[in-house]
Amino acid sequence: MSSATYNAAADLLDRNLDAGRGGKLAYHDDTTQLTFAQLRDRAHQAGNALLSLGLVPEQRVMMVMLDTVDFPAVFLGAMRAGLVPVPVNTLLQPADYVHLLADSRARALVVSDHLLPKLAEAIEQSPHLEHVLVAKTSLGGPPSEHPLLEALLARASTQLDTAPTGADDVAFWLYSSGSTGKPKGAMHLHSHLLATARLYAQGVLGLLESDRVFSAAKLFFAYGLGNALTFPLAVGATTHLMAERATPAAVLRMFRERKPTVFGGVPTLFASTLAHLDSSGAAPEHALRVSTSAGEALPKHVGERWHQRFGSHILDGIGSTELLHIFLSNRPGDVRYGTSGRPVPGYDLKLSGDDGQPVADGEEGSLWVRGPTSAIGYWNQRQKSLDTFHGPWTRTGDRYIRDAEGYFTYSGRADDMLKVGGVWVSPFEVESALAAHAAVLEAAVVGHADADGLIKPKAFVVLKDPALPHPARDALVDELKVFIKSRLAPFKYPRWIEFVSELPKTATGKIQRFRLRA
Ligand code: 3UK
Repeated sequence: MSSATYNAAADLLDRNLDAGRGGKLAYHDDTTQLTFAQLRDRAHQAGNALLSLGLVPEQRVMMVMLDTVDFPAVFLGAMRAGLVPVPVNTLLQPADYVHLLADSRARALVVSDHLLPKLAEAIEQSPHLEHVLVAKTSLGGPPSEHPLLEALLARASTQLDTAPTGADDVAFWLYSSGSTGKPKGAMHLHSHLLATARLYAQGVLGLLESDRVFSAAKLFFAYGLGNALTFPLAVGATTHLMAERATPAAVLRMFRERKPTVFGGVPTLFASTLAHLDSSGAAPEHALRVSTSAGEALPKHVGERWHQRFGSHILDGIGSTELLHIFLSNRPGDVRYGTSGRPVPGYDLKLSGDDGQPVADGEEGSLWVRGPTSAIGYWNQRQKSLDTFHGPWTRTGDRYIRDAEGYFTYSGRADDMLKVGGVWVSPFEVESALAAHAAVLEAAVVGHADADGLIKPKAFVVLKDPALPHPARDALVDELKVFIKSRLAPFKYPRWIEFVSELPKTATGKIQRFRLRA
């Protein structure tokens, strides 16, 4: 960054007006279309609305928002005003939001109407939260006493002074879950957003001003935030947003109606969309020139079948909340299905053995990354920060093998964490939830590949009553699944449950998950 002051939101908004794109369509959600000029006005109104509540720079604004045009307006408006937006997962349970509000000490919360019931408990309990704004969506929500975002926007000025931030100022946080303990807030800087656009979106993906972008991965994920906010705004492309869950039917409808040229998905969705097409027998109507996959490894056959069906490729790449976006990826004209491709130029990668020394090509090692977009640490988590961020190098927790030509193949996690549909699931959390059921003595959860080769949670359960007869056991399997779905985010439920008489353990009583995986 050349100048002493830099504000990423000002950059992302103003560059499109400076380039003469004020009248071009920037965002089109379920109900609303915004040009780049209207987006800037709306972001400025959002920034002013938040400042009018008495918020001051560096204070956090939590966003629990579905994908609508209000998301970029609030995210960018807050950042331009020097506030720190903290978008969080919309799929969590009430208790998770209690933790997130307490941990971040956010002074304000912007929540989509539809999600308000899940936030009620957290709003009531948070000692730091002073303001709640409700954003209307096409999905609707219950009546509430909190002010509507749109009412505040309507009263706010479209003139907003850019806060005198610098490239090294904290711009926003993103929460990441770990295998133990609560999610951690990764702090990102103003310089990070455009760096991901320059290195990955322009350097590798080749995103163009003429593209129409649609990301099934929602804006609250680092992956979706890059796909549907940073990247299109960096190049002046048009973005299509959808508030509802990304089912195959919904995604195919978006392909047909909005004709995106670039699509961002996760492996589970590519696989389920292919299965949906197989069963309906229909040929998909679309204009895709390229798709991206991240969140978990894309099985080789899913990429190959998609290419046959759609006539365009999926670029599998690995990114993380800590690195903000993709740092190792396949690229157009050089796709090797079954691999994560090669490093994104601008990032250095190394694979270390257990002794910390580099491993030879063809040997498995732990992946470390160095690059300009690494989070500066986790908020209020000294030990976890020290474990992950070692000077300029970041430990990913992933195991990889590099071949002699420099292509990287994923070979699993170094910890017990699972990626399910691109989203973290901690086995400990599912085990604790299972153990809360009256019939369960203890449980262990591991990843198990489904028919598409995608990992889903599988539970091994020891019953309090080892003599429980078979019909009752079958009913209990269904009951436990429902029980977990009601207590945790539903995607975390175990797809398979096996009853065992005991769990394999170490002498010190630690569950040996690796033996259950075998
Ligand atoms: C796993 C992958 C194999 C891997 C993300 C793109 O997923 C993202 O961020 P998260 O913090 O998770 C990071 C972890 O997910 N993973 C992601 N992509 C792949 N494993 N192949 C892949 N292609 O364990 C990694 O450490 O949720 C993805 C862009 C931004 C992101 N934040």
